[in-house]
Amino acid sequence: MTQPPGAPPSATGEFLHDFLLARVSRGPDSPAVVEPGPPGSATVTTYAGLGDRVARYAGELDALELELGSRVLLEAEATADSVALLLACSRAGLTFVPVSPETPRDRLLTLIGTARPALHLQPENGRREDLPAGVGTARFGPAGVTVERRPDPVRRRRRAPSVTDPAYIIFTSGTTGRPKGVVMSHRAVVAFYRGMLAHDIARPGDRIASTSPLQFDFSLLNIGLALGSGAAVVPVPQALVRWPRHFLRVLRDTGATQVNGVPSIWRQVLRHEPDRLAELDHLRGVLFCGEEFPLPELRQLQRLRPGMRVVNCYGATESMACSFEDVPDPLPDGTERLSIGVAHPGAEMVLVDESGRVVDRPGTPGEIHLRSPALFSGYWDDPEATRAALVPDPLCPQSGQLVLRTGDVAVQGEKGEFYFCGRTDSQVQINGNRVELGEVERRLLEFPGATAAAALPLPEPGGGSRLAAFVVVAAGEDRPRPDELRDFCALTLPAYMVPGEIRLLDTLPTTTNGKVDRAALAASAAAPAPAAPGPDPTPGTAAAPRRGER
Ligand code: 8PZ
Repeated sequence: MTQPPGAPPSATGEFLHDFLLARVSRGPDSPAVVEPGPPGSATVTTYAGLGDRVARYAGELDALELELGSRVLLEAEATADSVALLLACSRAGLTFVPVSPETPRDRLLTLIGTARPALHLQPENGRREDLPAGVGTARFGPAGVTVERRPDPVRRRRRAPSVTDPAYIIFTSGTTGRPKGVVMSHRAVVAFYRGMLAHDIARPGDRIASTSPLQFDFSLLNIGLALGSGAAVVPVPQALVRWPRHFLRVLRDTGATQVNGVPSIWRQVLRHEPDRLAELDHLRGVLFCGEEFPLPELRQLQRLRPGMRVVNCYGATESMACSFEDVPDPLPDGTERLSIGVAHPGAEMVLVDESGRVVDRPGTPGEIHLRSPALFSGYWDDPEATRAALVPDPLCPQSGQLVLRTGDVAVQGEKGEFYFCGRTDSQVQINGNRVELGEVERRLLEFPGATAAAALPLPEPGGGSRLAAFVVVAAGEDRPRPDELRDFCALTLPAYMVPGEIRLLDTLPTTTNGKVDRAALAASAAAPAPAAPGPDPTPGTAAAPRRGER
């Protein structure tokens, strides 16, 4: 069932492993994965070494004689072995479902009940035990895959893999709490990778640090960007991302030339180790995605690394991503919003207003709809949610072509470029008034010394909502009193947009994917305000809880 690595695209098109192993033959000795080791060291896996490991793993997976399209739950951090394993799943015609080792047991059991995986795979030193019957279990390491409990035998009815088959499923915690499985086909992922590589973001010899957990498709973007460009991916262990000194040491030891991550990975580095960041002379690029980069932090990053290329990558897991736009260096004064540019080659964004009409006047907001060959196949076992997301082409509904309804609001500039204006659900009602939370946050970030901010609606006991905000002020700056911040907002915002309550924090809590954890902020707002300014939550502790959420 497996194909040789890097085989030319078969008549049926390219599979994920074909695309990502194509360079094995062209540059077998080039670094493909560079892993941090003890301080001062790094372990290099070449493209040839990666190809060999993929072949070995694929052979061992084949021996299990699973049905094509069977799900494999891959519980691991990003490492050379787990990258090889996800490529081996692709070669063996299996669908990998990446989950973080930090996944709480209950959520893992829910995922198993939903995805019905044939096999659970974890590293040799993995700590997961007592998985439910019906799921095969195995461990993997440099020497190969060791099966502990064989998967149940199945009668195979599929004859050959197809590029329309699911390559992977990413489970995001849907707002209803039921996990939503985003199903991505080989054809969609490879189409996305091709669109991304047209932006020339990485070159052979680059080393791309990937700071997201494997369960977040940002890590899959980074793997594709590196291996598709003949560069190396540098998987940064999650435990090290959270500690600025360790994080910067890993970047130095691995010779990372580019760092890809959500904006929050920079918050503690900028606050506590700006000088060490300035000294990282390999670093010549940053790519971020997932949410807006607070402009004061972005300016500080540019000041510390002048001339560094910063790419704003926008998109949703339902198409992996969608656009790649260089941030002007330096950011012009008075910039209110970053451009997200236009969709990558082969794809197209279009704005639709609330009545379903296409908006094409510059400055008029609309919901982004994405036309793309990289769209997901649907949500796992959820046809209703799928129909709500994949909608008829607003420009030609008769054609049967479906586009992704993103839930994001944007406006277009004079040259057709797009500016992200928030999510449709971040337009909240505060006592009957429509408030765009991003607008409140942008005003708070204009306060001298403010570096990050989050605004959110809080339920009032008697019904309705009130506005609360959390602000991070740069270390060493005088901490303003909350009423000073409120007065500052009142200078330019209507009264209903001035947060009723403002709290100062030393950082913002983040989700497991690294985005600002608004649920945690809402929970902390419900608690009585601490007497002194909020503690500097040690990343990953109860004070800075992590929750799975989009
Ligand atoms: C943004 C931005 C942005 C996303 N500015 N808001 C992976 C790899 C590279 C780029 C993008 C991805 C996404 N799959 C990551 C992601 O966050 N996926 S998600 O489905 O969890 O959330 C998507 C939402 O995040 C978008 O709909 C936007 O609301 C927001 N977002 N990138 C501002 N550059």
